[in-house]
Amino acid sequence: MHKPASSPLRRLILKATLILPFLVGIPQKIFASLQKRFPTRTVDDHVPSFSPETGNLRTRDGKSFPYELLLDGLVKTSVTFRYSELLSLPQHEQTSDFHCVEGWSVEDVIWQGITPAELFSHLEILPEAQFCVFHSLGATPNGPGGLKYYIESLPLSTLLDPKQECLFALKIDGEPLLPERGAPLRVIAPYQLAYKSSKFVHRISFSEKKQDGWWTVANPIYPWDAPVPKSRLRKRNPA
Ligand SMILES: Nc1nc2c(c(=O)[nH]1)N[C@H]1C(S)=C(S)[C@@H](COP(=O)(O)O)O[C@H]1N2
Ligand SMILES: [Mo]
Repeated sequence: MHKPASSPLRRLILKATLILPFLVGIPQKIFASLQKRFPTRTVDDHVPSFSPETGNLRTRDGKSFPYELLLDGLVKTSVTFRYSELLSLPQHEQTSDFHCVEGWSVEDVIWQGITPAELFSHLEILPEAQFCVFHSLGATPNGPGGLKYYIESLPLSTLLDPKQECLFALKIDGEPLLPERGAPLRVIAPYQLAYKSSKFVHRISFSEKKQDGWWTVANPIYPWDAPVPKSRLRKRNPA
């Protein structure tokens, strides 16, 4: 007898029709809105995973400890902030475009976090300080110039100029940063190319001298001062 409904192929097609819209449709939509417009560029290995619920980092060998942001260098006294302390500071939201040197851009990214002016109001910066050096979690075992992890720096004047819209971002679209976006905290400097926007930042050091960043050390075609070319900006650089 001919039993089309129970042939393996038909059953498979039936199952697929039931499951596919779910598998392909819904998660993809959610995923797309969260992630898809954002390519990920990460050279770091062994970045500890971060839990926004506990504020803890966990290394690959299972060690867990609280994330702390250390502010040190040319300051009267070093200060550390735990994740919950960072969240309890006034949060600022800003929308900006994100431009990678490779040529791709992400428009209208909504970041939330702490402005440099707000964060730095909690410490006494010495007058010699001209730059902030950003140290990232994780490691780059074969890093350029022997750099053991991702490092970058920006002028203090840029960070403190509200027109430059710099931010220490903790969230994107109202949600804690995902690992690929730089959790727990990343720098945002919209008028500089994205390699200046360090992810996984755990230490900000105030310094008299600039520090060439990871990509600048890797290859001088990536200059330390990396303004987004005018042709790529939708808004004029206020500098
Ligand atoms: N710690 C760290 N920060 C980083 C990078 C990195 O590899 N490690 N890549 C930079 C580069 S080249 C770009 S384009 C952006 C990419 O950010 P995204 O991965 O969130 O798109 O992060 C920048 N910050
Ligand atoms: Mo980049």
